[in-house]
Amino acid sequence: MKRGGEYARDSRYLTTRITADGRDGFPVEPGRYRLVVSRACPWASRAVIVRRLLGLEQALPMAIAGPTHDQRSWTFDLDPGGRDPVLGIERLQDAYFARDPGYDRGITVPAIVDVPTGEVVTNDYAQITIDMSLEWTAYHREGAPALYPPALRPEIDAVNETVYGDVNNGVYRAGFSGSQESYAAAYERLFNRLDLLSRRLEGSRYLVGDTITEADVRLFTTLVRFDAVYHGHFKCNRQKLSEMPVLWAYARDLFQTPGFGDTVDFDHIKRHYYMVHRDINPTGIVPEGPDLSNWLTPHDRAALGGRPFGDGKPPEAVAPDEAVPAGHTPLP
Ligand SMILES: N[C@@H](CCC(=O)N[C@@H](CS)C(=O)NCC(=O)O)C(=O)O
Repeated sequence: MKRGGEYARDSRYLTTRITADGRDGFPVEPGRYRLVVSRACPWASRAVIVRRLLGLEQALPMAIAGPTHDQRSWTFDLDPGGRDPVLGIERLQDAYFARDPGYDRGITVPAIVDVPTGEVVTNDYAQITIDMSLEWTAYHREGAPALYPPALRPEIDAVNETVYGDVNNGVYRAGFSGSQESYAAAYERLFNRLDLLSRRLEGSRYLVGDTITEADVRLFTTLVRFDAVYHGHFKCNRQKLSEMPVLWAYARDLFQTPGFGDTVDFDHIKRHYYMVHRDINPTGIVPEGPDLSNWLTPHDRAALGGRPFGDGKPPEAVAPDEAVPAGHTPLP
């Protein structure tokens, strides 16, 4: 959506919540819901990472849409017969229309679908990960980290707000600008914020406290796409991430932490952005580069201290049915 050359995100979501007490009519219940994602999408990837860090794979099964789509949005073209095997639908829009036949907003991921009715319950991505942390606790794995601990919430919320406006959405504001001025403003705001974040992370391993939190997940999903997509496709090119030493080491540290890099699919990421956004890349050509094997180089951030999982422990290896296909991403 564009207003006067400036990109404006449609932030009207389906905000029904799945909660432990079921106050919106949708109680937390293992196996009842299906988390629909695309591994290409940074907003959905937050949910993929948090689900894995917390060990919710069995309780909240996941459907993965193919990386490219047409005007009618996401399809299940990676599945046999082009249908999600549980929901039985070819397109995510069918679940949105089951919820509201007149639904006229974005058919977006992430979305959580109620399997018995086939209706989307929520696509409110910011609330989805917080609810995974706070409402699905009965199904967290042993040793799951506290990603949104009460004592740190004000600080996490404050960091998230600036990261959202300037970075997560900032790259889109630069990339989809319809005027030189609005592009330049978004570019400046983005890199000013990245400079501030570099300073913050110089002496501190994680964004808030000394363990990974929701704030790190949210920054990571943009940083991991930076050199592969945002630097070229969205013209966010003052530097590559790999030319910003502190942020680059921070991002590699997270990438190499179980639950982060093992969810990343660079093949889906690149094909999605370059092939779907024909308005800014009319040929649909996907660049061959950059060489992404640098994500596995040593980060040397452990010297800063910090305990990624606090008193908990890392998740086990990804289950084979959820593994990112070989060759799509250098494996951590
Ligand atoms: N709906 C949210 C975030 C989710 C989102 O934008 N997802 C994108 C992919 S990264 C999507 O599903 N786009 C599908 C479409 O617009 O057809 C927003 O717009 O702020």
